[in-house]
Amino acid sequence: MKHPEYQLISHHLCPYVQRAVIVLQEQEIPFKRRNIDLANKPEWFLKLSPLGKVPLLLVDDDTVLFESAVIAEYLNEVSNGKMLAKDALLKARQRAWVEFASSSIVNIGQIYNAPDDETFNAAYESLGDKWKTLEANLATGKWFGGNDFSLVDAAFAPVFRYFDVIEPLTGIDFFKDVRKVRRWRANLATRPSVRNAVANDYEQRLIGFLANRDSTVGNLARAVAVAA
Ligand SMILES: N[C@@H](CCC(=O)N[C@@H](CS)C(=O)NCC(=O)O)C(=O)O
Repeated sequence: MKHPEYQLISHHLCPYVQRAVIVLQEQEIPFKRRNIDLANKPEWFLKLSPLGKVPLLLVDDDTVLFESAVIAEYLNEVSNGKMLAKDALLKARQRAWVEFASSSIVNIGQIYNAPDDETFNAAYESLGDKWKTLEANLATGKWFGGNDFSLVDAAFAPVFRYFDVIEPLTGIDFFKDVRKVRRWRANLATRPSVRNAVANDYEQRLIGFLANRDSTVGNLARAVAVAA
């Protein structure tokens, strides 16, 4: 299939960027990735990005797409379409679970920004409630909906990846009560498109990012960063 030239404006850690990268790789679509510093956004980026956020997908250097869920759907649609159901109702449900993944990312931010135990515990509870909802809605099979890897899987893989760093830092098992979600997370971690959505230094970079937070998780990350 002949595709336009795609450039994905990205950031090393961004979970929304990872969604798009996973879809590009699943669909074997050639693209270039350009990471930017979000703490010091380039002028050209601010001109292109309506919300000042990554990811952006530049299509043939002249059209800009923003919003990861939209980018992911577009990429799926211009390839074989296999990552979303054909049936309107099933597809609507998949879109809703992609949105659920985005709201889980908000909870994760609350966890790593929590300044004290009370705030941390409240965020931990909220995220735990999300995991229980997922547990109740996971199909039988390797992926969220069963045997087909979908945009829902692409949206959750970057969510779970945070815990590869946050669990060792805090010593907390965030998935202890959700056996099926735990298995799904492990399956996602083996998928080549998921593994290759970040660079080898992802974990180091995430520790560095967390170490800049004035929070409980930030304190733990600083201790690790200093020891390294
Ligand atoms: N709803 C957006 C969220 C994207 C987003 O929040 N990106 C973050 C990085 S992970 C960003 O660019 N933040 C920069 C800022 O808010 O200034 C999407 O799905 O694409």
